[in-house]
Amino acid sequence: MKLDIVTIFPEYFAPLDVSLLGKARRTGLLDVHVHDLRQWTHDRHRTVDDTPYGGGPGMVMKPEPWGEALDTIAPPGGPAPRLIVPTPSGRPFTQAMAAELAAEPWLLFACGRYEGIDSRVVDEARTRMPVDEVSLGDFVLAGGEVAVLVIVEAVGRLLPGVLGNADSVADDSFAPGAMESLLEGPVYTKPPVWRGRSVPDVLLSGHHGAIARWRRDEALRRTVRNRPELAARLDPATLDAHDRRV
Ligand code: 6GU
Repeated sequence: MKLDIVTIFPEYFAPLDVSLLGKARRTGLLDVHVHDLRQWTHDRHRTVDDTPYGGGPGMVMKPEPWGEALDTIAPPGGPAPRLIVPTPSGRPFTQAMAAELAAEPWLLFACGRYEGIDSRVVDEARTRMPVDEVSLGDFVLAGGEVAVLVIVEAVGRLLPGVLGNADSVADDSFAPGAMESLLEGPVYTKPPVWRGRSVPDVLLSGHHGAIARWRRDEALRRTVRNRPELAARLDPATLDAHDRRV
């Protein structure tokens, strides 16, 4: 998968050299290019922002550098990437969207700062590529960079060959399937007793059916406590189907 990222802070993306995604890059599964938006400015101060029409606080990113950036990275008439624009005004980012993006060959991320990018940039881009304005949740970040790191990690770990164990994806909280709207329950490893706290007996029982039911119950308990709105949507038949599967 090819990823292009346009930002005024390329240093933000150093973490993409580390861990799972770093390895995916080194093995060629991920082809990441980070671009400094200021290379598409032409004035002495390399200006990327200006005051908003209509007044109001803050600054807006100028359309010209963005237009040149998108034209250079994805020339009109050629193959088109899917353009992802992180913004608190976007559609909520979900695991389903991560899975959808993981199936794309080429993603282009446009990191806005300040009060956002002049809207004509996205309007024009939509005439020649699919565009998603995406939000991570109901809070405001200072810019799109950290959001792009989040999205790239969520998408990257779904690419075939990036995770060691494909099963760990299937069991994720929010993974599609029978456990779709259950959070993952608690996990344990050795030693069996630590600071006087024992691992639940059932996990040492070797009884796979009992272990699966216990995990399901714990997942349900955690979902009710932490995400009551998810628990309210659970379908009892789906939960029973999960019990029969194990
Ligand atoms: Cl995607 N961007 C910014 N700047 N703030 C956010 C966000 C994105 N999602 C939640 N807050």
